[in-house]
Amino acid sequence: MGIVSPGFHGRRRESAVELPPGQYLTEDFPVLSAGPTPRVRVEEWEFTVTTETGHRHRWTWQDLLDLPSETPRVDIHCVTKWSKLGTDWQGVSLDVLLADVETTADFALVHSYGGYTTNLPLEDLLDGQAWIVHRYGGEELAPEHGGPARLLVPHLYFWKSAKWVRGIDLLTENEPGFWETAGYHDYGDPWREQRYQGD
Ligand SMILES: Nc1nc2c(c(=O)[nH]1)N[C@H]1C(S)=C(S)[C@@H](COP(=O)(O)O)O[C@H]1N2
Ligand SMILES: [Mo]
Repeated sequence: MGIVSPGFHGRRRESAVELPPGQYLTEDFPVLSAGPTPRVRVEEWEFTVTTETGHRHRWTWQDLLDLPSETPRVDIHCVTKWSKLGTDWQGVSLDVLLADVETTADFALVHSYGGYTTNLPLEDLLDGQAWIVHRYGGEELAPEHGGPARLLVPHLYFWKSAKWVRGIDLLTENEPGFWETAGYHDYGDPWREQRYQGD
């Protein structure tokens, strides 16, 4: 009887990195914006969280910078099929921003300067899964990539990572945002390839 390790058929042909289904790798950083780039001066910038009771929490630019920040290195996946691995950001965890926010809401609707919106379950903003980032690759976040600050929620398709983020409404009922209203998936998990409604 020969010595055969079951399942060994020589060198695997697949690439070493695993991407979500249907995605390809890109090295550059494409810009995808549904409209013009809003120019928001940090002197005027504010970030708000509004609860289902109408209670509004506010942070100025300096407030944001004064909070403890993290430097997540994450992979990002755009629904137009590019993925970029190992992107480096700096920002404040939503766990920090939401720590003192009293809410019983289950849903979040994120608003951007310029009018863009996107929705997700509140729990997807918690437990180290989301940040308000203001630096990318060791530099200030460029306006076309969402500067002064954007949401980063890398476990969902990148359209959920609202650029030029202005605030988050906490809601007891789900309210679809810009792309979700236009037929994109309500949740958008790239690993389950939830691109469009019905996927
Ligand atoms: N405010 C705002 N945020 C946005 C968008 C947008 O058009 N406006 N596009 C989304 C989409 S579809 C993607 S893929 C990413 C693109 O981010 P990037 O331009 O930094 O690559 O931003 C997301 N956030
Ligand atoms: Mo996208």
